[in-house]
Amino acid sequence: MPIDPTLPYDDHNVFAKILRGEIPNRTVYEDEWALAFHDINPQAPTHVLVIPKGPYVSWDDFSAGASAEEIAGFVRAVGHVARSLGLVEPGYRLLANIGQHGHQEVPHLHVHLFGGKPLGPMLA
Ligand code: D5M
Repeated sequence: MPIDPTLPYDDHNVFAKILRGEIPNRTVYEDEWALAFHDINPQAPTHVLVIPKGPYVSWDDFSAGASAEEIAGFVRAVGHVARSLGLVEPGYRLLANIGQHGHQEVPHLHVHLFGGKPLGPMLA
């Protein structure tokens, strides 16, 4: 079920638990600002999620409320993960599902990083 984007940040969501080390994950990269780990239900040969360490529900509160340092750290981490996985050539796809119409299921901001095969045209 998609989340209700009007709700405040829920500290019990699965990615908050991953950040606190309460649930295992297959970590790809971690720094001060972000954690990247393999998606539990991969949709491509490479399917990694990158999440900010701060308590943000979606791109909306992150872009409006995070500090410039947090935003830069997160964006740099996404780029670093793509490079470190060797995806820059031949390319990859970033996707963030946001709110009800975006069909966001986990209420902690995450960017999906897909790669490892030609992904075809983007579906609306
Ligand atoms: O997608 C949420 C994504 O989060 C979905 O692709 C599955 C993934 N997921 C859910 N729980 C876990 C755990 N425990 N580890 C790794 N990946 C997980 P969205 O629809 O964008 O909210």
